[in-house]
Amino acid sequence: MATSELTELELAIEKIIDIFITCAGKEGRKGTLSTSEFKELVQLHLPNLMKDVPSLEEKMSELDVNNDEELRFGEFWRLIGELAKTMRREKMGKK
Ligand SMILES: [Ca+2]
Repeated sequence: MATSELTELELAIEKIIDIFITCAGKEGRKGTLSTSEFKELVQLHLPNLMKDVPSLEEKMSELDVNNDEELRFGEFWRLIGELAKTMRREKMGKK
């Protein structure tokens, strides 16, 4: 990692990665989220943005494009992209 201080945006990206690594490392394969790790991540870190998702199991299988019942970082990143798009839309709508 660079030695100079990270910007706010860089820190935000790093934070997403850190949370993924911490949650993914709790059980099973270290680099992917199991269903329970995914649920815990959502409950702890995305309770507001994900509150309207009726079923986390369904959301998980929608994101799990290679169907191995684990979320790799790329699959998780898709969720972040979706949430970011929704958040941006809501912000634009409010102004
Ligand atoms: Ca997967």
